[in-house]
Amino acid sequence: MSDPDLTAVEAALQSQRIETPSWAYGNSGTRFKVFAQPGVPRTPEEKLDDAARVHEHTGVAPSVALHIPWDKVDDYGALAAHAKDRGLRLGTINANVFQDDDYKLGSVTHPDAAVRRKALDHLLECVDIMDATGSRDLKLWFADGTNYPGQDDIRARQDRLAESLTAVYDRLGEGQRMLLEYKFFEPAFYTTDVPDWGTAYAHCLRLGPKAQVVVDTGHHAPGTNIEFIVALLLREGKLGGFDFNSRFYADDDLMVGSADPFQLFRIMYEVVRGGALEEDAGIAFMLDQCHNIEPKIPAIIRSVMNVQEATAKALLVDRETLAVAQRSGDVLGANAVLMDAYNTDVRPLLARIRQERGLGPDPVAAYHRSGWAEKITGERKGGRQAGWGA
Ligand code: PSV
Ligand code: MN
Ligand code: MN
Repeated sequence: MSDPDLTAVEAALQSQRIETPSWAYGNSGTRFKVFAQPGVPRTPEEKLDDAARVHEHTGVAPSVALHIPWDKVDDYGALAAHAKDRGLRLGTINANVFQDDDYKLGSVTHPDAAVRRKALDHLLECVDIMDATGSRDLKLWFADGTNYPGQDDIRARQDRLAESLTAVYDRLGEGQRMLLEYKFFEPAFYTTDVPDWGTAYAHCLRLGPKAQVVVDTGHHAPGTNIEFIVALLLREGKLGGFDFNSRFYADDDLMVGSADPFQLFRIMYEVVRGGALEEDAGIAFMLDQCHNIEPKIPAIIRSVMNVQEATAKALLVDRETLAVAQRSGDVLGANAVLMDAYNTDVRPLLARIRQERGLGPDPVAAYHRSGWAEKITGERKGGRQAGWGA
């Protein structure tokens, strides 16, 4: 067995960046009930104020994803300046073509050209916003699909989708990308127009290098081997990023690493194995979660830490020994190498790295000590729901 190069492991963990989503700071719930929490942000600016606390205590969450129109403001340049003043920057722009009555039968795949035009105009407006915020990525998730066999023409819907994607792709500027997200069902129950990585990949391949697939860890059928998808997309140069969250049943949007930390480790191992952790690999590591019953800011801090822990374990895999075991057909030996890394307690290592950067060793405890929760509970009345204004 060879000892891991701890300096390289530490350097990789120091440079890792995890983006948090603006909507995770707002009130959320299920279709049965949204439980309001005290101190929740009332404006996009206040969401950034909370995100700054996550970055302050973790040191690795300097960017915030926006969802349009949930984060609609008159002046996106001013919002970017608000972020900058707090040591943050605005990240991925998430388009929203699913919360309008017109989209009952779809958005970019709708049978009516006028509805498709409306959806496309929103996507193009999102690229305008990216120009103002300096964002690199446009994230596209379509709720489009059908509920009943025969309801619409499956192939024609793919043609309509391709047409809109091409129009958006052609509008992208230098250094901007389009990330296409898939999800196997919901809200549509019979067909979904982008249900899986294969469909997303096929569209992205036709579009060109600025179009990449995004893997939301909650968007697969139970039992799907997500790390295989990650390995394959990386091999093809078509993985653009992650929406991290956990699920037990469907698209539960629970804290990443809470339901199945071993799966998260296996995914991060493929990321490390694929050389995709480094910033120049261009993979966006983002959270996409809702904190319906737990306090939001500490939950987001916890989630960032969960990604860090899975990454640290993935970095500790003794790849030389693993390769020897794999080449010699040593099934048990190879598996043991992976399990040894997974079973390592990396919390002391991460605590030390934080302390070296002048941070508290336990970011959740540091947040609780900071008094921020008491401050926002006292000052903010009438916090808003994550999806207001849409
Ligand atoms: C859809 O389920 C999704 O994962 C997409 O990323 C949306 O934009 C996001 O959730 C937020 O609701
Ligand atoms: Mn998502
Ligand atoms: Mn989702």
